[in-house]
Amino acid sequence: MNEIKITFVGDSGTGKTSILRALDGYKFDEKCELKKCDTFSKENLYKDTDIFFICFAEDNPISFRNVLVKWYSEIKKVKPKTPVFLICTKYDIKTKQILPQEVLEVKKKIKAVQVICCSAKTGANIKEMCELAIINIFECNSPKSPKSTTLLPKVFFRSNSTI
Ligand SMILES: Nc1nc2c(ncn2[C@@H]2O[C@H](COP(=O)(O)OP(=O)(O)O)[C@@H](O)[C@H]2O)c(=O)[nH]1
Ligand SMILES: [Mg+2]
Repeated sequence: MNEIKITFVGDSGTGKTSILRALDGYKFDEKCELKKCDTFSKENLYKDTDIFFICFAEDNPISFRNVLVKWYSEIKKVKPKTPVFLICTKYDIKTKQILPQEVLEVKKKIKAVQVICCSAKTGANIKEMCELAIINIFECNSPKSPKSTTLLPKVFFRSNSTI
């Protein structure tokens, strides 16, 4: 049994606990257990993390600013080599306050593997983003795995193909 640990970080109120709730009972496949970890800046919880999900909310520019100045700088100190996904939460909210260009810039700065939008409210992209992260780990560990392409889930990314 493989165990993959995804640690969710991000400002309070960005929807991390809601995402974990929406993932309740989720299983990638019978051979892989997903260990989800909701954290609030506790360094010991970062231990053994395979992938970080740094979250910001569509309607909260401060949470977006903190992706770089708080969460990424903290992760970099503790786990500099662990892959990071940038997660844009509450995608169902119509009044988006963060420009795609700004997201792209932060994505580059934090060297995120991908930007993914999701909504715990509608369920959009919640399972898919985990699948993508897991596949990323498999691919990093065995780049020629024939399984990886057939398993690729359908995930939509923020705004358009430039991100
Ligand atoms: N519109 C909307 N609200 C959400 C979503 N996810 C969470 N929320 C709300 O945002 C607030 C904070 O969510 P929570 O999961 O506790 O955030 P956490 O502090 O990061 O764990 C709650 O009032 C949730 O109902 C979402 O996808 N869409
Ligand atoms: Mg919480």
